[in-house]
Amino acid sequence: MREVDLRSDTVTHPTPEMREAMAAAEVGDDVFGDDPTLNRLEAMAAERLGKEAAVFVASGTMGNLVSILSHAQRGDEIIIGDRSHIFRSEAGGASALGGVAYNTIRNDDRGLLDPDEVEAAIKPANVHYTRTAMIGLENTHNAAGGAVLTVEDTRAVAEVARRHEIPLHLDGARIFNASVALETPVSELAADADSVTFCLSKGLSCPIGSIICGGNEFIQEARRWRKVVGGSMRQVGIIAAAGIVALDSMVERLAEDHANARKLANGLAQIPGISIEPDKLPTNLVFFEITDGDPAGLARKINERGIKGGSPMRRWRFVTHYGITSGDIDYALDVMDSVMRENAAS
Ligand code: TLP
Repeated sequence: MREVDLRSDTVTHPTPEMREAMAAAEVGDDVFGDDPTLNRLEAMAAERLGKEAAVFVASGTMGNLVSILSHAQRGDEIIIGDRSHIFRSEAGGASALGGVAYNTIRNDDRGLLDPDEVEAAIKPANVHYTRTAMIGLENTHNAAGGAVLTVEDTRAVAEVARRHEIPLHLDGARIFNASVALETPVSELAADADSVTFCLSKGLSCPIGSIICGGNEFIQEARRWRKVVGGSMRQVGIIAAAGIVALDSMVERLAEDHANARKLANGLAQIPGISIEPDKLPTNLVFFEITDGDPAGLARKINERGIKGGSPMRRWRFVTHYGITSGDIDYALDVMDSVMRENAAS
């Protein structure tokens, strides 16, 4: 049976070119700064993001955690969106491990924070208050349907942050998707952030890894916090080699994922019992509502026909990626259509 895995772009496998590069990678002990392949990847990443330096971490969650710990002290707070990945899906790491409080404000439909609301949320210096030590944005914004933040969107919040001398962190797990969708260099999207993390192991198809980019001093601090959380690794060039291939050759192809997402969204919009606004989907995350039937039962039915995805909730997310072809989208739409029609008839 055909299998189409739409659960996430994290399910992507390394490309044959990555596997070759990994097998041939020159390695060294990165805790001594001796891994030439990782050093090359970090230099490439810093250059691409337009920052002075970069440090490799195991995951996007670790990238955000290490960034927060590097910006904030125990007893400080960070201002982030109420639908941000940091707040909702990273197990409260900064609070659990760093004693950092989360001050959440409203994310709008596009995942934006209102600069005035950010400003109002910043705590004045007062013995009663936590110190606001970081402001966080997310681009693309996962819960907002992969929505992109433009340079101007980020700048509006950065201006507030700068005025109050508070660092701005960008969770850019999928910033390359934003860059391709907006046809804007990733360095411009990251320009107003003091630190930015991006993931190699989502749309870029690497097996492991994320990178934090920022100023020299910040990245030095991040290296220390990475050590604290047990994230320093040794012959990491084996996985860094895949990252080099990704930055060299996997970015432009994200446009294909976006085209497939659009095709998927347009097709889903034609199916009864599904509610979706296809025009609002500029990248590779396709969110929609099941408006008719039991979502858990429907998910089971599509799973039986080889479509991985769906959930017991009404709001579903399908994700396009390197492992998904235009033909897979046709197949997924056929399955969704027949399952929803069977459901309506039963
Ligand atoms: N997101 C994953 C799951 O956690 C939901 C996904 O499938 O989308 N920032 C953003 C915006 C993310 O979407 C994710 C992962 C992360 C950070 C964390 O990255 P990892 O999974 O590498 O820790």
